[in-house]
Amino acid sequence: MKVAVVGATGMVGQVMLKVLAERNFPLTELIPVASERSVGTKLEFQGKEYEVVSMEEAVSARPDIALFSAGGDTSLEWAPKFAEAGTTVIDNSSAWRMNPNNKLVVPEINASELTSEDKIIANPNCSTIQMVMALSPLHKKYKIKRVVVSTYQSITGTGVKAVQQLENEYKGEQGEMAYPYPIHRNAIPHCDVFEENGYTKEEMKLTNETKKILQDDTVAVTATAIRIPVVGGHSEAVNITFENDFEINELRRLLSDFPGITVQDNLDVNTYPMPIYAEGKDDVFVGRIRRDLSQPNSLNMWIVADNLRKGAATNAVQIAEYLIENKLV
Ligand code: A2P
Ligand code: 11C
Repeated sequence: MKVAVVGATGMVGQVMLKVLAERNFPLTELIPVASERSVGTKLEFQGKEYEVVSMEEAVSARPDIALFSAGGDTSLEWAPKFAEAGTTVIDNSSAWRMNPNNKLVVPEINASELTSEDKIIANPNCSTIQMVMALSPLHKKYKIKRVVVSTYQSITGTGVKAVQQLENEYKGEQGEMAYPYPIHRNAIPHCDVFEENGYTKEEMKLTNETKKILQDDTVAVTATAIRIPVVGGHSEAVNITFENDFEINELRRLLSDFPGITVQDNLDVNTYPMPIYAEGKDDVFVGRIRRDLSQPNSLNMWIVADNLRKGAATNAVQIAEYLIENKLV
């Protein structure tokens, strides 16, 4: 497989390279791509040096698969050009996610929707991926009516600029600001841009992408997304109301049996998911699983995952692996 990584010098692109190497992806040729600024610079992959190439050069190399993480505008412009050249694009931006013609895929949930006709496949938003991973087995069994989610999101979701901002503030130095306020010792209720309805785009991704991945528009989701000075993963407090009642041990079993989920929930020894443990791992961690005592058929839980891995790079590579295993590329 000839694989292009578009945005190879970026925060997610770098993790994509790491994940490809770790998983021994069946790669015969790597094409690292970035903006004109980076063309000609060198990257190391599996002990070999590669030169970063331009978009034009990458399209004309006709890779089998292109993993994109270079922002929505780059995807809108370039993904169709790759697709036209016969490349299957797996795109990590929000550009194609809600387009009815593009599949929005979390492999453990809905990879079976994919066909060889899918030339631009969308990777969901990081905070959505970790939430739907835990919702999916529960929805199948008990049917979800409504989800109330509050997120506590890592600054790595914003990119290199935000990591630099926190570092500067921590050291008491001035520098470029990724956020409108200091992030050190703060919590900012503002992830991505505000929409006219008073929600942020990040909050609306949680609402809309969840319905699409679960293929059920009746699942109501309301979200509040918060940025906190943490690296390593996004955390989510999730409250769910089901159509049907559940037995808590069976519910726990459904979660722990689901591929890609690790239940970390032992209060006797203070075991619960946290970003410092999720960092660098591919699983989604679920804990603090308990009945909501305030109303029937309802549950509270806490979900943590490394937003750069399962929330972005790992999910994209898993889609690519599924395409190869099923001869769809
Ligand atoms: P570059 O490093 O040359 O700027 P991050 O999200 O961490 O900021 O990374 C964004 C990634 O997308 C980087 O690899 C960046 O390359 C790449 N990128 C940004 N704009 C373009 C563009 N117009 N064409 C190709 N790659 C781009
Ligand atoms: C964040 N979820 O942490 C974002 C990052 O739609 O893919 C990725 C934005 C997106 O702010």
